[in-house]
Amino acid sequence: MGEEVKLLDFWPSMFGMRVKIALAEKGVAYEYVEQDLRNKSPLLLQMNPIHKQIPVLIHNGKPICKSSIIVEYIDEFWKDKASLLPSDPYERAQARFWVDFIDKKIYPIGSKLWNRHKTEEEKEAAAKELLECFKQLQEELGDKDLFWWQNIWVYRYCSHSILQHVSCIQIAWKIGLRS
Ligand SMILES: N[C@@H](CCC(=O)N[C@@H](CS)C(=O)NCC(=O)O)C(=O)O
Repeated sequence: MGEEVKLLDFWPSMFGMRVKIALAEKGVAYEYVEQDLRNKSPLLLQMNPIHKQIPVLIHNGKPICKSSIIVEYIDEFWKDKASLLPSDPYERAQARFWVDFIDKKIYPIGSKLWNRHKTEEEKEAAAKELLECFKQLQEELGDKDLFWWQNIWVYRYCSHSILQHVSCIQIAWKIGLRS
């Protein structure tokens, strides 16, 4: 039976980007449904009534919400392609830890940079904090062969999203981030 897959997304979202990467890695065909977050569609409100956020994956009519949960769902459902997560439980835990770090630390700090209600001083402090987080991430990932993370899961799953995020920050705020 063919799978009916729809993705509710907003193109610049790093969370949506994760899901798009996972679907591409698994070769899953899907219908992309762009959302206007200022005027949320009845479909988005129906499919994600708790958070009312994108991304939402709708698989055979059933919604799956929150990007990291969606990525793991994709990995578990489309098992025939190479796994996105490491098979070793410890490495899986590490991968999840760093995803959580990005979601709970990097993203909220990064968001302050383009928040027009923040003062220049607050933005300056946020930029410093963000660079500190990138340093921590770099220390964790930097010296290691990317294949240390089996199937370069964290790299595929997070770094592309981070790079997208960083580019937005650079463009929006013109801060000079070192590679
Ligand atoms: N933790 C969620 C975050 C999703 C998220 O923040 N989505 C934003 C766009 S990037 C959104 O839908 N914002 C609209 C809103 O919160 O009203 C995930 O990983 O999916």
